[in-house]
Amino acid sequence: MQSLKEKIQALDAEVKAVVADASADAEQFRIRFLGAKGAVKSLFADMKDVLPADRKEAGALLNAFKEAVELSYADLKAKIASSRTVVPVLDYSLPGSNITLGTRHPLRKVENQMVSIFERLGFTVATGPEIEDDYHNFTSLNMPEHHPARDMQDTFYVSKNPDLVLRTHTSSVQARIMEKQKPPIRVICPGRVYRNETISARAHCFFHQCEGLYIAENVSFADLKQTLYHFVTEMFGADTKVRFRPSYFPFTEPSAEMDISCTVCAGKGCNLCKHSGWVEILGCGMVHPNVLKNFGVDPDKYSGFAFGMGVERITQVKYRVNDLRLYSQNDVRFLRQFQAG
Ligand code: 2NL
Repeated sequence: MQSLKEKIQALDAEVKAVVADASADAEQFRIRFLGAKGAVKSLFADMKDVLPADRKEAGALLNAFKEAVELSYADLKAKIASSRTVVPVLDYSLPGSNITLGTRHPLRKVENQMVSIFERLGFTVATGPEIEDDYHNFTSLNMPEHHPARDMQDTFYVSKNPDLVLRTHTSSVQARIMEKQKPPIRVICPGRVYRNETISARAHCFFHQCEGLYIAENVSFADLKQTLYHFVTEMFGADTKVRFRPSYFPFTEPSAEMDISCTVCAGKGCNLCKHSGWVEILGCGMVHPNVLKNFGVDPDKYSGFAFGMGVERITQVKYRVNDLRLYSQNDVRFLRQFQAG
């Protein structure tokens, strides 16, 4: 009896040592103590040598030890399993790093908005080449040779013979449309244009235009005014006022410039409107009969209106950008201010 008790005490110490060992192997433990040839089995075999008088106490002792070993085995497995879940170097519960999205350029935002207003009125978008020939950029638009608008000072000439220029307006796109299509014509032409200017806050050697052209029977100046008034209320709000002033363009007659009531001070006087209460935003007019004739359109049967506006100008009025150079410097502090939309 004494010897069995001593054996159990010795084994118990061994069990506790294994469970305390951080690198213990659960399977080794099971084989050593609980396996078919393990220590517990061998203690039960020793029972046959215990005196009959001591058997009851020895049996209880041995059963209690067996249960304690089984519990220790369960503890050991749990300890090993939990230590594994702590080990990973990646913490999946941390918030992810932000993916920063690019923003649409303010000029493109405004251009998209302008185009979609006219698309809803039935206009179709047309584009064309930035390197243009003299005929589509000038001659066909009632600007013959020696016309002042062709001045070397204003135009980037690309080559002589063939006479190529960087287009000075997107009217050249409309010229190509009139060449291909018969009236009715209803197009809107956004795009980049070039002028030979010294770069400053108020001038740049390239900028963006959005021109429109509508040719059909019985198109009147009243149609032009209504169309542009609709554009302004969509773009700047329902309470925006407009006014038309007579002007001159070689490709329209009569011609006009359109002002809107100042979006900043509503007429009270500020820097944008130079204290006049009005801001000029576009030029327009009835298509000159010479232009219609150049494209084989009978001016006695058809009439049309056209308009042209600067995308930079509209963006300046809408977002109060006061330096044209900001549009092409790609300074993220500027671009980030147009995040939404
Ligand atoms: C402005 C003025 C304008 C046009 C553009 C046009 C085009 C054809 C025929 C007749 Cl194909 N006219 N375009 C007409 C009047 C004014 O632009 O100040 N733009 C920024």
